[in-house]
Amino acid sequence: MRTDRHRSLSALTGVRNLGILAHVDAGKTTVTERILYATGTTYKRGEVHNGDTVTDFDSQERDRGITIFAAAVSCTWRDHRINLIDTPGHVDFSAEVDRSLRVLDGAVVVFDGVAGVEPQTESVWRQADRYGVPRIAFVNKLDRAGADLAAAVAAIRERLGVVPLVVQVPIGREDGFTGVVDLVRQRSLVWVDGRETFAEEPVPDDLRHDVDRCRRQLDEAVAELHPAALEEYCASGTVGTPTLVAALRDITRTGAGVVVLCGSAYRNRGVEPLLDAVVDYLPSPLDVPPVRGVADGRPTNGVADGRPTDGGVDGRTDGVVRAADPAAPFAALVFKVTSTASGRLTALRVYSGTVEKGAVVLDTATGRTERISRVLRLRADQHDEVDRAVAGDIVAVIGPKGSRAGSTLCDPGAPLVLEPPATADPVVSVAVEARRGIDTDKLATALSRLVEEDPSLAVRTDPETGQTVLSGMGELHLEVAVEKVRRDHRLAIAVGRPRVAYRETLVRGVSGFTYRHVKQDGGAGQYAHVVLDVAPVADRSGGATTAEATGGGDVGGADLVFASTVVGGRVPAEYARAVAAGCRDALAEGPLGGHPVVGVRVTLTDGATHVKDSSELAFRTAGRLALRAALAASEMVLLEPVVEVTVTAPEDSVGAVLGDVAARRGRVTGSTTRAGTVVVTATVPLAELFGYATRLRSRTQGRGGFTTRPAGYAPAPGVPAR
Ligand SMILES: Nc1nc2c(ncn2[C@@H]2O[C@H](COP(=O)(O)OP(=O)(O)OP(=O)(O)O)[C@@H](O)[C@H]2O)c(=O)[nH]1
Ligand SMILES: [Mg+2]
Repeated sequence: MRTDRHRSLSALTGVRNLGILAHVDAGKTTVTERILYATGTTYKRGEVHNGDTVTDFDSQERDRGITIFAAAVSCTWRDHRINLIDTPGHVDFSAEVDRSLRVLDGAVVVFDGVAGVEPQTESVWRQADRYGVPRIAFVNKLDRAGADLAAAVAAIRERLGVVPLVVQVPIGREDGFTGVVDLVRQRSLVWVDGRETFAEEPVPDDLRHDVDRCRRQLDEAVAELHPAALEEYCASGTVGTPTLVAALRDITRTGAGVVVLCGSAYRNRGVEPLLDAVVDYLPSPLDVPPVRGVADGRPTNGVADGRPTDGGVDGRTDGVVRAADPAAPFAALVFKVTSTASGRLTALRVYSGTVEKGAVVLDTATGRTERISRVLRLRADQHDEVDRAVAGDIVAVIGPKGSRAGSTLCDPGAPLVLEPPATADPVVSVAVEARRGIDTDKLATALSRLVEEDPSLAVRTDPETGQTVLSGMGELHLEVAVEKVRRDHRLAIAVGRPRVAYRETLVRGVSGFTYRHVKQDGGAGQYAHVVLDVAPVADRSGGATTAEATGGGDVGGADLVFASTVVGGRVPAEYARAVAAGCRDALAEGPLGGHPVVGVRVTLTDGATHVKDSSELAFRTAGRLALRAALAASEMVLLEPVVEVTVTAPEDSVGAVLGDVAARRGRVTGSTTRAGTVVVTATVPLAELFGYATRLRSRTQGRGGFTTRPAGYAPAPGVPAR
């Protein structure tokens, strides 16, 4: 038993849970495809433009040529099992990236060798920082005209603020790029078209000088970041290969520097050394800190609140650490749920213990027990059945009916809640309707299933119009969602114009606002008296999404900052908490147009209770009605979502592009020109960007493109409240 346990623990050192991250089109799916080929998982190299890659298997991904859904695949390299998630690069699907990052131990960030550090790459880099996921960098597309490794490396240093540790020197440029010199092991790897893998050769003479210089730079940079390497460097003037490899591994794990490799996925160059680097430098599940959760397994109710806490870990102190030990009680985090022909597939990361076919587990988000009928090793849309999965592994299970992304599945005898991935509020919505009346129920079912699979979507009924409204992260996100319902359920659907989600906030508040909630009409009465100061929370509109502004934690919490300064026990603490809960209720609908209210600071300064008639319920009601009235008496402003837009267009169309940005209420923040291409950055209200893709294409004869990044909310002058 002991040896078994020892064996299964040591097997974990051979696992890599890896994400592939980058800006749209950098080549993530192509890199993934080549990894699957190099590892012998597939026998044919698929291409995104042919619609035959393993991870872009959805029909819309194939039609659109982009990744929409994160897809997990497993492969083996040098006796290591690599569970790999190919993520989407388009900003509308960044929630998929969040969900993936939450369960990964490491990532390869892919850079376009021509474009360098693109906006969405910067965003996913920051996302990975938040989740503490160690990375290595792969500068791709070195075969393309204009590709420049040195420029990409400089951009990594400047824009990402990390020390790049370049471990390869490219052989040849652009079309003549044939291989790399491995600086660590001092060898050349050359790929010849038509051959399966590289040929290993001595370092070419004409590169000798460059290679020596680059290795010296690498040694120096590593010595600066790593004590053992420094010691060796000081003693001998170089860092030996074993020390260098060990130091690069340590540096990768702490994030002090990033190992940079290069290649061309499309031309099959550089993928095998990338896999070596994944094995050598990225952490195994045993190298990352053990997962933390809270022991309380049941959904708890907040202050007289009635809503589950969504498994949130905030504010609770009963933290539990679970080691990545197959013999420990089982705990796993669900990061994705998909409906497939073979059933509802629940993808999860096992953090501790073992899950076996036939096991009964507890879902702490729903409080229900679920039976695991099958355990599957993931391979995009094809899966191999296995008997069990142990701590550290990423697999899918069939059986759970109610689990969603963010649910914890665990041993019913040792309940645990793991922190779910951060969520962001949807910013765009459309009204949807079945074209045929008889399909209405079918549409409702299809939409609720869609939301189950993608928690960044939401469905609600507009109380005024009775319409069904679907909300999501962007125009493309909604377009893809509606199209999925059309295709999967063969439904004819009418879709309204996209609308952005407004918010309301305070410009000037009120102080000493008194509210008395009294109901004394026989029986148990209600009495609560509160005095509130209501003020804006400073600087809500600056540069971050709600999720970013709060570090991905309790999003609702940042919208309301509540404090009580009541003295002398005039309002006891439990009633003050009830007032806070009531205030939060009031934020659901603001006075301007019924939009959610953000950025409110409420101070409970005074109040009074009644011996018999005061209760938490009475104070919660008072809190809600008081803040609602106080907001109506305050000076409010409507906020709209704004995004940072990066437009790339031919230089001769710059006038048209700038004019168009101005017409869309955009504010230009920068403009640079390189090799006949102008890159304009601007902050633009999201509402003005609907249809921009088509417009830009026509203004630039199809040569322009743009990407966006959420930039928070800004006041919306002249926009009707509803
Ligand atoms: N020239 C060249 N083209 C490449 C290379 N790698 C990928 N491409 C092409 O770039 C395009 C985008 O590649 P993908 O692999 O779909 O990029 P992605 O990062 O997965 O894109 P999204 O998933 O949509 O964010 C495709 O047309 C690829 O064939 C490369 O090394 N060289
Ligand atoms: Mg892709």
